[in-house]
Amino acid sequence: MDRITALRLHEMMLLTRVTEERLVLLYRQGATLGSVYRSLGQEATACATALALGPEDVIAPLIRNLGSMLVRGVTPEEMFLQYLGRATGPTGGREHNNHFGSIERGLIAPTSMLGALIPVMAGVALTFKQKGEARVAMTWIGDGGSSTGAFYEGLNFAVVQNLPLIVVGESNGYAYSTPPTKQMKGRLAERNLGAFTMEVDGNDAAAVFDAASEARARCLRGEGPVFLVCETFRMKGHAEHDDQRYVDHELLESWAAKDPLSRFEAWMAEKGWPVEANLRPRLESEVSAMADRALAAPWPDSASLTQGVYAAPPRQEAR
Ligand SMILES: Cc1ncc(C[n+]2csc(CCOP(=O)(O)OP(=O)(O)O)c2C)c(N)n1
Repeated sequence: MDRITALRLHEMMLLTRVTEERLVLLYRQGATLGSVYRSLGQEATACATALALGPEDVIAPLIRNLGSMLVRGVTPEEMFLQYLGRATGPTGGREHNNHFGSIERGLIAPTSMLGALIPVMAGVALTFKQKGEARVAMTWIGDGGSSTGAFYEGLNFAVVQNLPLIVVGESNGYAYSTPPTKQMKGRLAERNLGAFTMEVDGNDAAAVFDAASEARARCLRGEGPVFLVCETFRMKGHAEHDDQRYVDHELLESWAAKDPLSRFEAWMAEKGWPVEANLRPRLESEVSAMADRALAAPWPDSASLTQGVYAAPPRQEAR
C-alpha cells in the first residue's frame, strides 16, 4: 500500500467512527427512526476491503459495513438523512439505517435478509463474466449470516461458475447474543464450499487491504470466487438498544487493545507517514455540520406515502 492509499484508508476508518458516534448521539436524542448499528472495531474489514476495489467494481454491504459505503462516495449527510427518515434522504424516508443503494456508485442496497446478497452478487459477477468485463463483485457476511441457505446456494453457484466474487466473512464473535460455537462446528473459513479462502487479522487494516487486493487480482485473472475471512470482534451490541451484557468484559478489553484504528496509526507512524494532526476535530466538525443540516431537512409529505415503495402505485380498489 502506498502512502496516499494509507492516508485515505485511515481517513475513511476515522470518518466511519466519527459518523457512527454522531449517529449514536442522534439515537439517544430520539431523532433516528430506529436503532443505530455500529461497526466499532470492524472499520478495517469494511473500509480496507472496499478500498482495494476499482471504481468499476460493485459492492453490496451489510449493516456493519457503513465504512464501505463512505469509501464508495456516500456522504455522512446522506447517512444522517436516511437514519432520520427525511424527504431529501436516499430513500425519501421509506427505509432507514444504511439500507440504500446507488447504482452510479456501484453500490447495491443492503437487504435485511442475511445471506440473500450472496446469490444477488453472484448474479452481478455472472454478468461481468458473461460480458467479458474486468470487474469484480464484493459482499460481506457475518458468522451468523453464513448459516443461511442463501449463503450456501450463492457461494456454491459462484464456485461452480468460477465467478469474480469476493465474499468477505466477518468472524466477529457474536451473532446478536449467539457465539459461533452455538451455531456452527469449526471455523467460518471452513464454510467455503471450495472457494479459494484467505484468513486475515481483520483488525490489521494493512493486512486486510493486501488480502482484498490479492483476492481482486485472483478474480480478475479468472480464478473464481474468494472467501476472505477476517477475524475481528463486534465491540458493541447488535445495535444501540443492545447493551451487550452477554459478552465477557475481559474479552472486550482484549479486543479493545487491538483496535484497528490505533493499530493502523501506529503502523503508519512506523512507516514515517504522519496523519494530519487535527484530522479528528476537522472530521467531527464537518460531520456535525452535516448532522445539523439533516436535522433541519424536511419530512416526507404524507401524500407521497405510496410513492417509491411499490414498483407502480398500488391499484386503488373501488369501495
Ligand atoms: C435470514 C435472516 N435471519 C435472521 C435475521 C435476523 N438477524 C439480523 S442480524 C442477525 C445476527 C447476525 O449475525 P452475524 O451474521 O454474525 O453478523 P453480526 O451482526 O455479528 O455482524 C440476525 C439473526 C435476518 N436479518 N435474516
